[in-house]
Amino acid sequence: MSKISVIIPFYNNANKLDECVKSIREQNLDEYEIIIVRDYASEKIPEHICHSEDVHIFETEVNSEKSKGPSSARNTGMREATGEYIYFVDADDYLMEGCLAGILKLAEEKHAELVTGTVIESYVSKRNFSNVSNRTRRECNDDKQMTEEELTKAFIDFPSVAHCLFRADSCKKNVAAFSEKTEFFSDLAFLAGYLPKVKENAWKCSDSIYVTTVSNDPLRYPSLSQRMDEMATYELEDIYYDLRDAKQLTDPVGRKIVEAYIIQHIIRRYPGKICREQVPALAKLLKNFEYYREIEKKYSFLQRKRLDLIRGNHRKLADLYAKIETIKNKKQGIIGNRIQWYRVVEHLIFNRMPIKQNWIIFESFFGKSYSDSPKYLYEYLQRTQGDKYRYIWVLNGRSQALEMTGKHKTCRMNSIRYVYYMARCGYRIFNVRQPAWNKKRSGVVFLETWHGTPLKKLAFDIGDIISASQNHKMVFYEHAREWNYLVSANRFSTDIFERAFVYDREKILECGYPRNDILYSENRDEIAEEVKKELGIPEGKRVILYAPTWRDNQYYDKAKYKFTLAMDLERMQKEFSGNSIILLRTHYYIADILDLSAYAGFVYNCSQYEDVSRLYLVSDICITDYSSVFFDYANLKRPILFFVYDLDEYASEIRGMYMDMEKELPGPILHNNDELVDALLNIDSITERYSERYQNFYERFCNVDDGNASARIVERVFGSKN
Ligand code: C2G
Repeated sequence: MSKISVIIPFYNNANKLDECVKSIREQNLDEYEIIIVRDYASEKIPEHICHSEDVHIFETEVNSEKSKGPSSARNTGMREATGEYIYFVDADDYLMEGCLAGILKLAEEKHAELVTGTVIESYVSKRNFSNVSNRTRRECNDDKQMTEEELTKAFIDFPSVAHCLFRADSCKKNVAAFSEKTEFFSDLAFLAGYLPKVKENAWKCSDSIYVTTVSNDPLRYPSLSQRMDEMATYELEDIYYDLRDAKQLTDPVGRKIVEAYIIQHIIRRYPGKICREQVPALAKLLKNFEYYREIEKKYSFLQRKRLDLIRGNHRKLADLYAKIETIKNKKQGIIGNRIQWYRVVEHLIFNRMPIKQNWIIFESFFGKSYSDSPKYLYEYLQRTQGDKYRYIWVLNGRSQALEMTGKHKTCRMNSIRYVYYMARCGYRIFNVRQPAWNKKRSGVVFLETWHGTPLKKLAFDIGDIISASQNHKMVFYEHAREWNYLVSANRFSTDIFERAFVYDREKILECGYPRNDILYSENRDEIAEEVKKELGIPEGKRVILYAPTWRDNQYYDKAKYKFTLAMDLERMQKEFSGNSIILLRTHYYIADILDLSAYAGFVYNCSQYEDVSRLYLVSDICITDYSSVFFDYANLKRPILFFVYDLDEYASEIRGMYMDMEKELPGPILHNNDELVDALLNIDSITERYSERYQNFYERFCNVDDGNASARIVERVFGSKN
């Protein structure tokens, strides 16, 4: 017989299950069993888990096409458990070190019927747990027996059986099973019945931490609460009346927990996720609540007001209060932010004006420059279509290069003119995502060029999201629904975009990058001369471009990233200033302005230079790290070096990669300045050594680019209308 039976209901997301089981094994308990119950799981349980001695796998007995929640899996688990204690873990959660040992020791010492510890809510996996801020849901500071008040508070804050150690005999004696009538609220029903029975002998343990994770990918792996639809509230109502009829709400502990949960559910979900027709039933329900006034105290004035109005069955007024709250909660509220005023004008005037089918709005890197694929598509359209279209560029500063082109207009991002043109232009050509507030009008054609073949994982392929908002994947998903076309430079990108953006392959234009057309231009040598003059690069020097990317975990603020220069410029100057110069170009997200005055005449700061493609043309060698820069540069077949001083951290902890860098890159991986200097001294032998790999790389990633990408894309997007 085992001491503890750990019961895990499994629905899907095998990766998380792996981490969960690992974290149980890391508890180093002697006598335990892990019972995994598959609940219509769409995914298989990984082989190495199935075949371990400490794991027993069962299936739920209920026949249904979709999961009915964890109740039946937990009931099956309880039936099969042989342990003296029962402990429930959700398959997507994990335990911190010492978690189980702590609560088990306390349970045995005190002959407790229930022991719990601290529950922390997090979006990330265990290895990133300490890197991000997390929210405590059930908190314990020292080992102690819980008073009735503490017990109630702990389970109001987190009404879940997760991280509760139950004595198996007490469990079987006091509650027969989890209710299988409810998909979403079985924990609530179980706790309401169980806690009053054991409230005299419930303990909390200070050194026991359980992490409950919230999915950052609700599209594919929604957690139970993310799956809740409009029907959930009907279920909750039924649960309440069932419990009441079964006399399970006579004790204040159970009653308060249930009432608090229902109030929280209504406050969080009305009116967005609760049908308005349900207000009369909710009003009736809320009127039964004995602790209504006590519970509502913790909410804000507006929330309380809304709740009171629902309780009084005043639906329209409740909706009005909900609107006021939304406006107040938006950081950029009506009074606070200029763009909100513009949006009123957009709503009342611009969106009522007809869309101009021959107007095209272009934006590159949020209006920071006249560059990238939108620039080359624009120039191609200017050359081939001229005045047939009206061209509008989003540009926050000035661009001499743009001024020298044909007839066009400009506007600054988020200005009133921007809002106007976004509302009226029939075409959009962007290379990054559009602003979240702006919804495309129907009939507008959106061409998203994107801005690089991906090496770093993107959107739905990213595991833990460290620096962006946890809504990143869903916001991305919504954005991509507006794109009529998405440009891809090669088959590799097409495969990734389809999966990582959850994007329809049919709409991906695998035509090559317009920004690379210049690299195949007949007069590329003349352009290179022109760029040299622009930058004041002396004749006869070898030009080394250093173009690193940004780091997700080093930032000052949103879209303002730090950059710590790891390249030893002093040493580079000593070694190479006789025959070379360096063009240093930081990523457009980098906020730091580097002081390079000590290296004047050797290092040229090109971070503000608009068009990196033109820098490629003047460079003899490119040094980069994880930037997509090298996929484009490889079109020139010139040497590329990878200065990846933080490879371990970057590849495994920061974001993850699509490629085995050691095996597939078209140049050497250099971990420090010694290796970098050595490579630059021996560039010819490196070129020789990497020639075959470079050729393979070129065929795989540069096989579509040939100087005609713009022409192909314009034909596909504007073709029928030309
Ligand atoms: N870039 C640049 N200078 C740098 C780095 C990047 O001009 N020092 C430009 C290049 O055109 C590059 C693009 O910005 O292709 C994207 O930069 P990445 O470093 O690849 O990073 P990111 O913006 O995160 O885009 O699929 C591509 C990914 O989305 C990466």
